[in-house]
Formats: sequence, C-alpha cells, structure tokens
Amino acid sequence: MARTPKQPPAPKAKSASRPAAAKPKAGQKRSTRSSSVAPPSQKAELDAAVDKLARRFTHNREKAGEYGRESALSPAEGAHADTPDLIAASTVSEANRGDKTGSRAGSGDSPGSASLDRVRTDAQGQRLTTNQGVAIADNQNSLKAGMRGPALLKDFILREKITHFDHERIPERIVHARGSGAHGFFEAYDSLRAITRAAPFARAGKITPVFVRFSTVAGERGSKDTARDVRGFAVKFYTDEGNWDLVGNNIPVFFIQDAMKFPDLVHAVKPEPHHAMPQAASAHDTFWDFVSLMPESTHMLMWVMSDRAIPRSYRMMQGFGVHTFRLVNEDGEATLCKFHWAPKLGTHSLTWDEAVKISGCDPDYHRRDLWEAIESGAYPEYELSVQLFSEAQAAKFSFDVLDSTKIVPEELVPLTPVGRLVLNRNPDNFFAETEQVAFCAAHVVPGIDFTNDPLLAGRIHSYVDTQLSRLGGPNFHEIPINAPVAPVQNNQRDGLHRQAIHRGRVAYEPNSLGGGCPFQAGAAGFVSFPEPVRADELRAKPEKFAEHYNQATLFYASQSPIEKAHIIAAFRFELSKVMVPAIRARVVSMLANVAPDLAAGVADGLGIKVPDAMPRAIARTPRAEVKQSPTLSLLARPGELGIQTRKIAVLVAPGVEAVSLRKVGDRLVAAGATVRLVGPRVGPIALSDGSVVEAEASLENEPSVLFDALVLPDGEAAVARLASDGRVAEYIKDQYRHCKPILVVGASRSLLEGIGASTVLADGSEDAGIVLATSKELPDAVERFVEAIAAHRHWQRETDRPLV
Ligand code: HDE
Repeated sequence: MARTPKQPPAPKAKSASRPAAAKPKAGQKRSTRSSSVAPPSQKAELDAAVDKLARRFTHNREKAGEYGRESALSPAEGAHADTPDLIAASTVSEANRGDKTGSRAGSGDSPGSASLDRVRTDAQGQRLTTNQGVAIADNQNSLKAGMRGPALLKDFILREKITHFDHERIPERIVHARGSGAHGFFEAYDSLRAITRAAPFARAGKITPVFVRFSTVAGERGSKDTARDVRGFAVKFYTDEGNWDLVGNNIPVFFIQDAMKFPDLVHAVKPEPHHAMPQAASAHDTFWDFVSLMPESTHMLMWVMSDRAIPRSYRMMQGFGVHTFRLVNEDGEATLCKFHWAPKLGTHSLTWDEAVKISGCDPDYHRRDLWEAIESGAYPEYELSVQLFSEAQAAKFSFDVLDSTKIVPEELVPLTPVGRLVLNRNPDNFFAETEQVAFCAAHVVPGIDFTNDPLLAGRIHSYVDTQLSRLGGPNFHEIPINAPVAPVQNNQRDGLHRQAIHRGRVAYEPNSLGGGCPFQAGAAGFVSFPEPVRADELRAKPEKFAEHYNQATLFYASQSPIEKAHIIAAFRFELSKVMVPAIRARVVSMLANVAPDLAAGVADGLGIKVPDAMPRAIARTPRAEVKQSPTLSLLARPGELGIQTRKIAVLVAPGVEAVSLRKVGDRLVAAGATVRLVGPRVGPIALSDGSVVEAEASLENEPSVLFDALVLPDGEAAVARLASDGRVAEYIKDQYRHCKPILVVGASRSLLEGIGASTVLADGSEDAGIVLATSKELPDAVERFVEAIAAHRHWQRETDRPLV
C-alpha cells in the first residue's frame, strides 16, 4: 500500500511535566505518618483531564506509516503528548504517602535501571529477622512442647527457614554451567560512528559498564576448572541504549554449522546417559562417535585438542564473537564484522599433566585466579578488535562467512583495535550475580545486527527460552544483574516474580488515555538491517559449507612444533579413552585429511595404522587463500606485562640462608609477581640469621602445580631438611616436567640433581629455564630468572615421554 507522507507526531511530553517525587534517599528515615489524603475533587479533575487528553488523539496518525519499505527503514516516532501526573497514576489515592508505598512514582523512571546499590544489602549492626521482617528471638532452637518434647507445626520461623533452604537451588545452565564472573568497564578508543551507531563506540573514551562471565562448557556446576574444554567468554555491555551481550568463546569457531545439531552435540559430549560419566570431559566414546560423523567439526577439534583448551587463566585467553555480525551506521549502511578479545597478559596455557593434577588440588583454579587478581588490584584487561569487511569481499572468500566452523584469517582481513575491557570489581554475591546473570545472543542494540549464520539463528531463540526454566519465568530481565541501565518501559505485564509496580491503567499501545506513552521510538530505536531475502524455503546448506578441512590444515600448519606435539598428544589421550576401535580409526581417517604427520602421530600413539582418509563431502576442494597464519599460535602473544601476577613458590625450611632469600623475594615482588613461602608445614620458620619468617603454604596444601615458577633456596640445614621429605622431590619434578623456570641457589643444587633433572637440553644447549647460582651471584641470576618466568614455559625441555 502506498505510504502517505509522515505526519508530525502529536506534541511531546515535556520532561518536567510533573513535580519531582519526594523520594527519601537511602538510609534516610521516612515519616511514619501519612502526609495527605486525596481531596474528593481530584476524581472529577481526573475525569476531565482524561477526556481532554483523549481528545488530542483524534485518530491514529501513525497508521499510514506502518506500510511500505520507507517506513520499515525509518519508522516514525509514536504519537505522544504531555500526560498530567494525575492521569499517569493508577489511583487518586496514590497521593497518600506511606512508609512502604513511598510517594508517587518518579516521572517516567524505571527504577530497575538504577545502579545495583538499590538492592545491595548489608547486615552489619542489624538483627536477625524472618522474611517478613519479624525479629527472631532465638535462632538456636526449634519450638517444642517441653524441652524433650515434639517440635510444633506452628513454628513458622523454623518452617520458613527450612522451606527457603529447600528451594535454594535453581537449575544449572544446560551448557556452560560452571563459570566465574566479574564487573568492569569497556572503554572505546575512538568513535566508530562511521561504521556503527552502537552506543559503546559512540566517542573516544566512552565508558560502558560490563559484567563478564567466563565458563567451561561440558562440566556440571561443581566441576573442575581445568578440564580440556572450550571456555565461554560472555560480556554484557550495559549500554545507554540497552543491553548488548557479546556471548562468545575463547575459540573462534564452533563444532557445527547449524543450530539443528546443537542438542546432538551437547548430548554427545555430556556424561553418557546410562551411568553419568565422565564428568567435564570429552574423552569418551559418544563425543568422538558424534564428531567423527560430523566432519565439519574437524577445524574446531584442532583448537580443542590444542593448548587453548587448557588455559593457564581466564586472564590469559582470547575471546571471540565467533559468528559474523553486522555493524550498521546511522545511514543504515552495514559492514560485516568479527569480534576478537586479546588479553594484555598474553595467551598462556597449562600442560595436560599439570591440568589433571590441578583439578585434584584446586578445582577452583581459574575462579580463584580471577578473584585474587581483582582483589589484589591486578585488573585483567583485554583489547577488543574487529575485523571489518564487506559482503562483496566475503563473497570472494573460498569459505562462507556464515559458516561458524570458519575463521576469517587475519591475512585476509586485519584486526582493528577499538577499545579495552577492564575487570575491576568482584561480585558481591555469586548467586545473585554470576549465577543469575542471563546472557542472550539476541540482546543487541541499535548499530549491531545479525547475519544469517544458521547457528546464530538458533542461539537467538535459545537463550531467552532457557532462562524461562532456569530463572523461573519471563521477568528475569528484572533481576538486578540483568536489568539494563537504559530505561525499560513497555506494556509487558505480570508473570512470575514481577518486580516493577506499574502505575496507571494503560498497558497497551496505541492509547490516548496514557498520552500515547510509552510510544514507539521510531528511527531512534532498533531498526533491523533490511537484508533482501528472495529464496525457496528449504533445509540445506550452501556448497561452500561442504569444505571441512582447509582451515583445520591452516590451524595445524600455523602451530609451533611443541604445539603440534601437544595436539597429537591430546588426540592420543582422548582417543585412548574411546573404547570402540572403529571410532578411533574413524577419527584418524578424518585427521588424514588435515595433515599426514598429525594422522601418523595419532595413529602411532594408538598402535594402529593410518586408515584411508575419510571421503570428502565435496568433489573439488577450493584452494585456501592462506596457508600459514602465525597469530593462530598461542606463542604469538606473550603479553606485555612480564611476570606480573605470576605465582612463585619459594621452598623454605629451618636454616634457610636469610640474605639470599630476601634478595630473591624482594626482586620478584618488585617485578609484580606473587611470592609464597612454602614450608614442610605452615607457620614460623627460623632463618640462618635467627630471624623468623612465616610459611604461608605447605608442601601438602599448595602443591607445585599451582605455581608458575620455583625457587630452591640456599642453606645447608634447610636443604638437608627438604631432602628428607619425599614430597620435595615431587615438588621439583612437577615444576621441571611442566617446563617451568626454577632458580636453584647454592646448596639446593643437590635437590635438583636428586630428581635426575638435567640443566642441559637434548641439543646440548643450556636450559634457560633453570638458573643455577651461588648466593653471591644472586642479583644477576635473579634477573635471568625474571626473564625465564616472563617466557612462561621452557618447552625445549619437554620430551613426549617425560625423562623425569
Ligand atoms: Fe551457547 N548456550 N549455544 N554458544 N553459550 C548457552 O544459555 C546455544 C554457542 C555460549 O556465561 C545457554 O544461558 C545454542 C556458540 C556461552 O551464562 C543456551 C547454540 C557460542 C554461554 C545456549 C549455542 C556459545 C552459552 C545455556 C547452537 C560461542 C554461557 C545457558 C546454536 C559463540 C553464557 C544459557 C553464560 C550458554 C544455547 C552455541 C557461547 C542453552 C542453541 C557458537 C559463552 O541457551
């Protein structure tokens, strides 16, 4: 239908149309008396005002603007008018103030959008009460008929307490159940207005509050942090134009191409349904059965079998938006975009043996690391970059940018840094914030839009849906951690756990009785990018999706030799846990399409021959434009912060040489490392000069895998004491085996020799990760040790079969 010219909206409400509500400030005592009673004349006044307002809306002026392409691209603002305060109210008695009800609602406010201070509570100096605010006299005893008598049903205090306790748990997330969160901010480097009207990028230096949740995928809520797994990297931007959730992972691709396969994938990787094992592990039959029948997962498998899947810390891993998104500017022009987060501390990983041991001695390893870093003021920081490209560019790639099993290599489209994310505040309450936070791939703001990635389409549906059962109803956006800082006004009403108390009788649009409010925002609101669609409805994928190996080969070819060795070892380990020989062989036949040495290495580890390569789904393999991409190696990003926040164990026992101990400790702390004195037991330890230090940790309670580096101190007596403890040899052995730096001072050289460790590498060169020194040589040796720690690992030391 032809569109009639747009008419100007009815006059807008002036913001100061009603008196500011007299709300008491937090902590301010409210009056206990009702201040006023609405005069009877107010009802008549209201009726007259309503009629006057309704008369201004002679007809629906916006109706004509609902038709035609032009109106879709720039929708008109909804008609609205000044609404006298009286009309906005639900009742004339609203004017009667009370301690509970307060006064009238603020003009147009949505209180849910205020800072979290409105819900943060503190029991200091407060007495214990029931949930109804009744003071509890005795929190030790239930109510009984006589001291030895039966408990009484009328004990409402006991029953309320137990009932609440009975319902403390909510369903955990289906995937990403185990996670850790932090608050922080995003700061834009420059205005991106030419590319996008998205609020966080509006101007240089603009700050947007964020909440971030990192997670593992497969394990249950209480599972270990160091499982081999993908990590979630979900960021909620509380922008001034609404919440934008960039719900990404630490790996830029995914296992599958279409949301239709997601439940199958998750069922395959989760514990097997008959006996609920194994927990938080992909090393079992059903996972490998499924992925080996889904060759599009090959690329993702390369990443998951690489060290990326066992990060050293959430602070030391990248993040990716995975899908291709669309950025849209004020003129409606779109640019395709991939999002990348890069940690300032660089990308670092664990070794598999180390990850397995950490999961025993500290299942909260990553959660603790994040928490402690923020508490100590070492705020994790990540840089956000975008890859920007046009539809025309994308059409020329050998792969499809709508296929989430593919990256856009940086050699094809370089990264543009656009801002930084800083995590500077731990949550007050894990459940209220980290557990109740509800990320959603559908939460976008004006300036950010979707593409037709079929995986993304499923996600747009899934996240809200899952919160309905996880958070118990449609009002989860009102939970404080989820509430946007942008005002929320709509006509959605009721439902379980509704928090907002909406004034007035109008909960529909269009309306004249509420002055047209809340009115549609028109072009100032979210306008979907008008992607042309002319197609048959069908269930199929484009042919470019059928190439499954080029980028797996690219990833493998871009790894350093040690990273390649780790990938082979990871496949070997995982497949050794697969009990069905045919599945092992099927996976190796997939790998034969990636790289012959990879397939041969894995086959050798399993004691089988490399089978014929798996038949490809495509007759002619398109030529990959990029054969090597150096930044795909974890080693490409050592970070900029040296040894800051690295954890270093210094073994101590009675008689430790005092001067060298202090020198080492002082230098490491000055360089920003965290130094722990680890003794045979915790508590005071006398040094060689008679002074006393406090061992903060023991060989027993903080095993060596929890540290990035080790110092073996000087002092004959101390070394003799340490040598007599079998755990010391294990302590040093793990550090050595995991290629970590060790500083060996004076007499403690015998401890190193005691485990049969060599300071010379297989090629005859010195192991730079082992710094030997007498106490006198220390200042220089500590500098070399600092350099060795900054290098993180000394992989040259590693042999596939550990020698020590
Ligand atoms: Fe998710 N995903 N996902 N996912 N996902 C969830 O949402 C889903 C996918 C990701 O810290 C769930 O609130 C489908 C890719 C993260 O709370 C659920 C598909 C990527 C988190 C869900 C995918 C992700 C989730 C579970 C295939 C990387 C944790 C609980 C179409 C770009 C967020 C929840 C947090 C969580 C569905 C695939 C990332 C069930 C259907 C690809 C980081 O809704």
